[in-house]
This record gives sequence, structure tokens and C-alpha cells, in this order.
Amino acid sequence: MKQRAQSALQTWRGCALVILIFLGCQFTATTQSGAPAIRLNQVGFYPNSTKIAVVTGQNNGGKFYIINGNRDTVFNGMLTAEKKSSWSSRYTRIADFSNVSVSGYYTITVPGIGESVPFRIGEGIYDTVSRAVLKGFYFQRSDLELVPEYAGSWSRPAGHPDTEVLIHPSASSSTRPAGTKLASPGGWYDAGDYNKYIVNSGITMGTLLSAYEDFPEYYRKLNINIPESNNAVPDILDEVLYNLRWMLTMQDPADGGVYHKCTNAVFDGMVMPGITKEPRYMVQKSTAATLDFAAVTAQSARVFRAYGAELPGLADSCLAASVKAWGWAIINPAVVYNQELLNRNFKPAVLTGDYGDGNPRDEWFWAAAELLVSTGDDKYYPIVSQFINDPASVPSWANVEMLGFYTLLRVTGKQQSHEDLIVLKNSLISMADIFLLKKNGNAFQTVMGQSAGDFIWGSNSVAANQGIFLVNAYLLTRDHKYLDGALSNLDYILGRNATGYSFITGIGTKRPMFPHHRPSEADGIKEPVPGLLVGGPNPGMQDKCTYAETEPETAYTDLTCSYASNEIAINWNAPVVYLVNAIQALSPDLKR
Ligand code: G3I
Ligand code: 9MR
Repeated sequence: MKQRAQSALQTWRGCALVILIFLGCQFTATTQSGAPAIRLNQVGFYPNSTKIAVVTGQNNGGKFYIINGNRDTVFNGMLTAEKKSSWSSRYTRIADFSNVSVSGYYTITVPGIGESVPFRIGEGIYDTVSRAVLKGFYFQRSDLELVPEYAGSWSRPAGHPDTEVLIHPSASSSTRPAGTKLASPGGWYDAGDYNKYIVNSGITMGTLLSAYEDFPEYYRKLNINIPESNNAVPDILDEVLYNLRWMLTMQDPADGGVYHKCTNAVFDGMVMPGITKEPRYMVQKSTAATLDFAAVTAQSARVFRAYGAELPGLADSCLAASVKAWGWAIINPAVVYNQELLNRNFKPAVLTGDYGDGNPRDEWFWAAAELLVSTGDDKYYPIVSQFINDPASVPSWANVEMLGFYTLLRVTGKQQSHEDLIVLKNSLISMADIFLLKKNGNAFQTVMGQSAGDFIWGSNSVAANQGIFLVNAYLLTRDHKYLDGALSNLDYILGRNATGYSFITGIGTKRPMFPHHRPSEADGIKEPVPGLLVGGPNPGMQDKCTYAETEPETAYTDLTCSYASNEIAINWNAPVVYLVNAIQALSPDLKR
């Protein structure tokens, strides 16, 4: 008996260590060949937070038990009545063990069903994952050699230098005719591919800058071990700066317009970055790209103003670039990027990511809001005022309106009228209340899954962005229920979902091993590059890979071919950075 307890304890210790170093944890008694039947946040829980596991499959219910590292039962409770999920054929019962608050390693056991993967309860529980997801951006740096000191096993030579990028015929102008060579180095690779897109950089940068603006004290202390970690600028801003410097190269100084993307004509193969030497192009300017750029540079000017000593001139350059981009958009208010049309008129055909947003209305608002707040110039107000009565929405690359709402609500200044702020706050809170209402009816007790429409390409970013939305509701009201709702979506991302996966590479016991991510596929290392959020369930299944299940919340497959459910992308990582770090920063406020 004693020997069994001891070996169990050793297994626990092994698992704990293994979780920390991102390697697999085979807890034989607990895992099955597929996803475990008991789904929970595989990283664990704060002692003072809500703790829920979901038992999937049809069963007789009954009692569940929480077992500690000594194999002692520390808590038992009753599973709730069975519920059929609205978004798949899953049946679920909930196990609520929020009352367990002693730090340690645990599993949950349900007689006749099995044991969950091990999880931990403890302070600072998301410390590793919060740093990993921000570090994910370092791994996406395009022209930098990733050295072992910072990249560990995933060190690699520099990728695309982008020192000689050609003006594509679609972007030809009198000062820069087609074929002109420009330098556009740096910036993050967008996703599993090796191209750099302004529209997607827009929401990504806005989200990361907002994370910093909402929790500056927290981020000043967050060290993620990147080359700039020892300078006086917070690591999150150093990372943002790496992409900002690239974005600034995407503006045509002659007129202020911004090229839609810096790209190959066709996607590179599944090889390491820098192997292929295909020509790179600056492709057509667009209104959406230019306004996203204007918003990001205006927000950057505000944020980097405080680092004038370390980064002299940067804030002013950003603001000048923003104003100039705005000026271009005023003259070119509706230049849509339409790749199909472009390819009918110009050669070579461009077949990489589109990000062709047909409606730049929300980009107008976001840019105007950032410029209004950063400059205090009333001339931006008339545009801002037209949007104040819009309903709140969850951001996506094609809809950035909410980023403007967040900024107006965040920064108090003369530019925001009291009446406007009340309207914005009310619309945010009324939508947050709907989120919570639907969470109560959800089979996994998560805000994610408001409707089948949540499960789109990149659905995990919907979960993360809903989480940010609720964090904002919490910051505005200090009502704990919103923070709890945000946490439910972090729980979703880390395992409490219909697939049973923790969706971040390197994090959790059952996690993606084969993301559609060229370096992870080509580097010969078993573990994918860590800290990257995969897209998640997407019944669109546009990649035509093999999916074991095809319903809205189960249409996910951990195969490299699956770019529609298993790619990674910067605009998906950024909201998870915001969400998990917000939970860390606000952890003293969590309540059971
Ligand atoms: O707008 C419609 C919506 O009305 C409808 O309800 C919904 C149903 O599926 O579809 C919506 O359109 C989808 C659109 O994204 C907006 O979300 C399209 O079906 C879907 O095909 C499209 O997917 C985009 C995908 O590129 C293909 O263009 C993803 O959002 C976008 O994240 C993804 O981005 C790619 C880049 O192009 C290249 N780099 C990798 C990156 C991530 O996969
Ligand atoms: O690898 C590409 C991925 O980054 C994109 O999100 C996806 C959709 O645009 O396309 C992937 O490339 C595929 C291409 O579209 C079709 N042939 C197979 C490519 C993947 O190997």
C-alpha cells in the first residue's frame, strides 16, 4: 500500500516536472487513447477561483471524487443532471469542486468512467502559460536568428530578410513603379505561413497594446527572456516594437498609403524559414490596411510616449505616420483589397492570405478613436460620434470596431463626453450579460459557444476575444461575475471543451502536436514550437483534411494538413496573451 502511494507520489512529481518543461505526461491510470472523458482546464486553477470539470458521454451520473497527490480523497460531490450540448452530440455533466482550495496536485475520479489528467491548484497557476503565449511572438520573428539562449531547442537561423522586396504591379505608383526594390525587414510571420499582412497585424498589435494599457504595472514586471529583456522597456512592448518597425516600412512616404501585405506570390512549402528564395512583393494599398495602420501607430504613439528616453523620436514618428495614413484614407475611403480582381489585372498572381475586408467602416472608427485619444484633436470626433450607438461586438481581423470602444472607455480625457461613455459602457455590459446568460445554458459552462457561429476559422480566438470583452466588463464594473465568465473561456481554451484538447502548443497534457506551422513541421523536433494557440473547431473544414468529428464544436483535427482548424496565427495568440495575463494580473480578485 505504502509502496503504491509512494510510486503514485513519484508519478505526481514526475508529472509536475514534466508539465513545467512542456513534455508529455503519461498518467497511465488516467488517460485513454483518445481524449479523456473528463474535461477540465489542464493547467489548473487558482485556489480562490471557480473550478469545474465536465464529464462527457452518457452515464449514470452519481458522485465524483477529488484525489490528491497522496491518493487521498479530499472532496466529493454530485455530478449535475445530464445535458445535451447544442453544438455537438456530446452529453455532459458538471462537477463543481470550487471548494477545494488547498494548493497541490489532484485528479478527479468518477467511478465507472475514469480519472482525469492531473491538474494543479496553486497561486500563480498561469505563470508558465502567460509567458509562453507572449514568447510565441518571439518565435514568429521573421528576419531574426533565434538563438538557443532565448529559443531553447527551437533555435533556428534568420528567416526571410526582406531587404529587397519588389513593388508588385498592383502597387505601382509614379515614385515607386513596379519592380522598385524596397527594404521591409522584420515583423512577425502571420501564422503557419511566412507572409506579413498589415490587416492582421492591425488587430494583433491593437490587442497587445491594449493588454499593456490595461495592465501596465503587471507588464512592467513580466520577463519572457527575449533579447531585449534587460532593457528598460517592458518585454511586451519590445515584442510589439519588433513588429511596429516593420509596419512603418509598409507606408509609402509619398502619399501615406499603406501596402496591404509583404508576401510571396504563392505560399512557401513546409520548410524552415529562409530556405526558399522566392521574390517577395509589396502588394496594392488598401483602405482597411491604411486605417488599421493609422490606429496602431496612433495607439503606439500614446504608449511609447512614456519611453521617450529609451526610444527617442519614436512616439512622434508614429503619430506623424498615423496622421499621414489618415490623410490617404480620406482621399481613398473605400479601396478594398480584392485578390481575385487583382489577379485578373496583374501578374504575377498573388495567392497568399487575403485578409480582404470588404467593409472598412469599423476601421474608420478604430483609427478615428485612436487618433482622437492620442492627439486630443476634435477633428476626429465627428466620425467617432457616428459609431457610439452601435452595438458592442467581439473583435476579429475583419471587425475592429470594439478596439475603438475599449480605447474610448479606457482612457479618460476631455475628448470623451460623459454621455458617450455611458452609452458605450451600457452596450458593452448588456452584451456581457447575454454572454453570461448563455454560459449558464452551455453544456460546458463556458461563454464560448454562444451560437454555432462562434465556431469559425480561428474559433479559439473568438473564445479569447469574448474573454477580453468580459475582462473589460469587469474593469468597468468590478462585478466578479464577469471575471468568472472570462475565466470560463480560458478553461475552454485549456481543455474544458468538446475536443478535450488544451489548444496551446506545449501547454497541458493533451495538446496539439501537429499544428499547421511550417517551422514546427520542418524543424525535426518532436514538440511543436511552444506557446502558440491553434485555430480550433471549424466545421467549415476548408482544408479537406480528415476530421474524426465534424460538428461545430468538435470539428478539429490535430493534423499538419489542417490549416482550417490547426494553424496558428498572431491574431489568435494576441487575445490569449491578453486573457491569460489579465487573469494573472487580476487573480487576487477571483472568487469561488
Ligand atoms: O464572413 C463569413 C460569415 O458571414 C459566415 O457566417 C462564416 C461561416 O463560415 O464565414 C465567414 O467568412 C469566413 C471568413 O474567414 C471570416 O471569418 C470564411 O468562411 C473563411 O474562409 C475565412 O477564413 C479566413 C482564412 O484566412 C481564409 O481566407 C480566416 O478568417 C483567416 O484567419 C485566415 O487567415 C490566414 C491567412 O489568410 C494566411 N495566413 C494564415 C491565416 C490563418 O489561417
Ligand atoms: O499554408 C497555408 C496557410 O497558411 C493558409 O492559412 C491556407 C489558406 O489560405 O493555405 C495554406 O496553404 C495551402 C494552400 O492554400 C493550398 N495548398 C496547400 C497549402 C498548404 O500546404
